Amino acid sequence: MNLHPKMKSLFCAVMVLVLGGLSSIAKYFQAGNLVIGDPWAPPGIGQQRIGAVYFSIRNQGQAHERLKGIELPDGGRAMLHGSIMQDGIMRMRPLDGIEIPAGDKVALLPGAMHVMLTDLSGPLRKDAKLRLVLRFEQAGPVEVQAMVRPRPATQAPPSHPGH
Ligand SMILES: [Cu+2]
Repeated sequence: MNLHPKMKSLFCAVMVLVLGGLSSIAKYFQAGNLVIGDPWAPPGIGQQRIGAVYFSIRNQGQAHERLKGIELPDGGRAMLHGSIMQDGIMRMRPLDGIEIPAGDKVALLPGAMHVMLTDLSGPLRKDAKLRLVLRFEQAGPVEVQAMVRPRPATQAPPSHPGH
């Protein structure tokens, strides 16, 4: 097929989603040389309209990639955040981008790098799906869906209030 590269990314993401829907395994979204693994978000607390999203990014290509930013097509604001230890307290700071070296994998995890959500239209409810558009320097926009599901018991508690 002779599809525009961006259309191709979208097509792959849709195919993975369709195939992923047939089983209960974690979802992966493929766009060119990038594999976005298992995007998820913990449910919101009370009526809070903020949250966080976590996933992994594997760069199977030969070129350096960079995640420049995230958009929420259904409303709200998304920012890339890092977590740093400062005077014994975990604090978050905005990140300009996330680097994914060729052949490498990065993970966004509770207590580490994450996507911070604010101004959502409502609290994130368990089993809902959240659409995100990841903007990459090389691959362009890649749409993924995050599952809203409880934080695994083995993972670190929230690094700061609200996530
Ligand atoms: Cu944050």
